[in-house]
Amino acid sequence: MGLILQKGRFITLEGAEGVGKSTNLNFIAELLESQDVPCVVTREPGGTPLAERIRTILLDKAESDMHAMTELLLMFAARKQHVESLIRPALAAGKWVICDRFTDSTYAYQGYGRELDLATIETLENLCLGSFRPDLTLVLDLPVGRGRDRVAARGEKDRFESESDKFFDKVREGFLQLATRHPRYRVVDASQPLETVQAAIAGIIAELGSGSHG
Ligand code: Z5A
Repeated sequence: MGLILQKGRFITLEGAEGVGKSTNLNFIAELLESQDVPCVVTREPGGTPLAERIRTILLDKAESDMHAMTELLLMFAARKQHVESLIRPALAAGKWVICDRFTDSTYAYQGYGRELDLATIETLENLCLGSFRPDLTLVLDLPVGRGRDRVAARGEKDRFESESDKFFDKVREGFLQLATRHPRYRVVDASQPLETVQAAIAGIIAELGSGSHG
């Protein structure tokens, strides 16, 4: 694949529920490890002990009256801790970081889904992260019903999973809108068989490694 080994890269996976983020996160990690590329796998909200505690609050169905702005601020509180204590140090050590969700989920869920002002989210993003952004964002796209069907067999739903199809339609549309903003986004049709999805992802990762990715 000809990966440039010296420089860490930050890859995020995005999309609504059940699109295959976790499955493909593991696929990318195995792909990189098979080429001796050091990598760290992580997720949001979460990724550090403090951020995981915030995640527990965010996903707790008992917190049904959480204000949308409280939710937004907790997402960024968890993210700041995650970026400073895990993501930046790993990248500085030359590792590739593969993260299940990042700020694009905040735009999609709290912005497009909860209808909070996108400019407010951008202000918080700049405040918390400065100019720090992923090198590559894979947006896995799938009709909402199909994603929900894929995860239907799981146990009790968390606070986000309990949202309506209408909410998730807005989230999906949000991700597709975001993907038009910058060449770092690549949309992958997640309705295809897993092998086809993973062949597409492997091609995109190879481009990133060779430095030809936008
Ligand atoms: N959230 C937010 O609101 N704002 C933010 O800023 C952030 C997050 C960062 C965290 O959930 C919640 O936080 C999230 C948004 C909110 N809530 N929702 N919804 P999460 O990310 O931990 O949970 P999730 O999105 O619901 O993940 P998931 O349900 O685990 O889905 P997934 O990781 O994308 O899917 P998967 O587990 O890899 O695959 C699901 C199944 O489909 C599994 O059986 C696979 O084997 C199968 N699969 C995968 N790909 C295929 C293909 N191509 N064909 C057939 N079957 C497949």
